[in-house]
Amino acid sequence: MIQIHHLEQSRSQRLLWLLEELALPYEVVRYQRDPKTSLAPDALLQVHPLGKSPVLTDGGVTVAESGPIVEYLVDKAGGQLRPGQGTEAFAHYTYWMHFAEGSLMPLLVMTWCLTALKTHHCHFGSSRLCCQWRVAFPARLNKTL
Ligand SMILES: N[C@@H](CCC(=O)N[C@@H](CS)C(=O)NCC(=O)O)C(=O)O
Repeated sequence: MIQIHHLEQSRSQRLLWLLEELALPYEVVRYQRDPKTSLAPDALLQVHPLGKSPVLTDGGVTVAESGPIVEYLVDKAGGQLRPGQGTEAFAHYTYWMHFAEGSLMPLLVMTWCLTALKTHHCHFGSSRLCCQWRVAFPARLNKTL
């Protein structure tokens, strides 16, 4: 059974939407953000090395990153909603798939950070966010490379 590890108010929402569009059976494992820092709870570290959502598990398969999860689900639904390869529609599909995390989200996150800085609610120095960039992310890269 497909399980979506879903953090409230997160990118994970679009996967729930996609699952409904594809009419695939799934379960939602819910996680709440910390009310003060907005960070995900430590429980997410059990399924993602950086403690991020969304994560999909399906039997022995675990997929992180919303883009690859979209591709996994579309494959699972027999290619539904994906235009034929080599078509103009497929080029647009690929463009928007990568635009979301490649261009749009960095801009939104930067705007969110600058707003947080301005309103003195920024937690850059705090535990996990800081640790991700200094420790967890390089460690993960080393392991993969
Ligand atoms: N590029 C990743 C980004 C994952 C990500 O940053 N998720 C955010 C929610 S939208 C998160 O888990 N934040 C909680 C935290 O960092 O503690 C993706 O597309 O899935």
